[in-house]
Amino acid sequence: MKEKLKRTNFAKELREDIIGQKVNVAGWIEDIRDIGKIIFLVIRDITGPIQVIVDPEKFSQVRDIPRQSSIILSGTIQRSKAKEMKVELKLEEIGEIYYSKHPLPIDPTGRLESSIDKRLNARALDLRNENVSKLFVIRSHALEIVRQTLREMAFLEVNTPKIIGSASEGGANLFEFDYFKNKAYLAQSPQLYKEQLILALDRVFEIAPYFRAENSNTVRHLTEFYSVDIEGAFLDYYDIMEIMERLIKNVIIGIHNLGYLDFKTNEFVKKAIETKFERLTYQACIQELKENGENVVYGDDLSDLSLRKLGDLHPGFYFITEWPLKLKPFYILENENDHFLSDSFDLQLGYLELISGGSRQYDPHKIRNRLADQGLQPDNFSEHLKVFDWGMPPHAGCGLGLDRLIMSLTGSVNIREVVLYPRDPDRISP
Ligand code: AMO
Repeated sequence: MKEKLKRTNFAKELREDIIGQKVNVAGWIEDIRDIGKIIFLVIRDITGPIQVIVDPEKFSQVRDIPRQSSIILSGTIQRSKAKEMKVELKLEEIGEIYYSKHPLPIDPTGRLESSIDKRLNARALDLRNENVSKLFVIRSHALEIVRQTLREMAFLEVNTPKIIGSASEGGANLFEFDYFKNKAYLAQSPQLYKEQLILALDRVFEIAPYFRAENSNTVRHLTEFYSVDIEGAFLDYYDIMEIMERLIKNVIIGIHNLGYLDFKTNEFVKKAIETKFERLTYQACIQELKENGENVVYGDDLSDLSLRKLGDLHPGFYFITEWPLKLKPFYILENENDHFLSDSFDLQLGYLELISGGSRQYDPHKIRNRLADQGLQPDNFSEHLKVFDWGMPPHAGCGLGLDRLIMSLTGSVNIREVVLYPRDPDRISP
């Protein structure tokens, strides 16, 4: 029996230094151009395209293989006459072929454009487009840099439950379901667990999904999205802002060094790593908005319109600090000097909120009062609050919307572009 071919090289490994070598490559057929005496076959794998030169007298069957079929081939590397590439493969043997059935739902080469909905319905095929798969290569590298940076700063990676018995962020936006005759919920965030964990583990981080039953149909909201959560003992919100600024700058530098970010087309990211992120208090933002003719009231949340105005005035990364306490969740610490305000911050990129965080209230009596003020039942949180009687130190943390970060760094206009299988009020499949 003929032995099956096994891949020896990925496309990116086919360089001039291996001219004359015999290699086996595998991928899918992106293009077939038949000019009579030669057939040009373009095979692509995740690392790039490979031009294959086919002698039609020996391999006429190539003409009949449908595009997007997967294939494994063997041949010799030779210098290419084409300007766009240095080397090509001279076909010597065709291995297994895995046929694609036409018509396909989308054209992954992008020559025929499809709507994002059609593309998401055929996501696995859509990912054969290099501009699409690149987003997930960047995402994967970004995650590696996030992990490395946080571990360097003594944060331990943890995993907390996503099936929970009581709300972590208050009663709104909860996905509820039956759990063996009881009620359970999908975690809105790891907030309560990460705060408990710093009691012993000191500094923790988690990269995990948040679930929010928010009926928002925008380009920046999903019902399931990933967050990088951090929490640390003996840290305050200023420390967390420093840590997150360093983290974001490391991600930008890292993906730029890998060749995935072009500073010429992404001026704002170049500026971001060269300058300190601006810090504006909530109060200063209100003042600035008023001066620019916006109708805003001190104490109110910043509307979408106000955030867009602020984004126009501050197009890069900037922190908004010391928000009114009443606008923040029960676990945020009030400001020592002004009890109307809180030790909290958001990180904005233009109009888009990327991070929310702050110092935490660590006095359990005050947390009970804040829970009651926000219409929540303190007794429902007793499992959580008991931990605060076991020597809970001051602590702080934040949650970074990972999908939003990747969306903005890659210049994607829709968050769905950077999520493999996005979930929103109208989409739960594939
Ligand atoms: P918050 O609710 O602000 O904070 O969420 C943190 C970050 O998550 C992102 N985000 C979203 N991304 C996509 N779709 C959504 N529907 C969505 N909602 C929020 C944003 C946001 O800044 N427990 C706190 C964090 C903390 O204090 O540690 C929290 O959940 O980028």
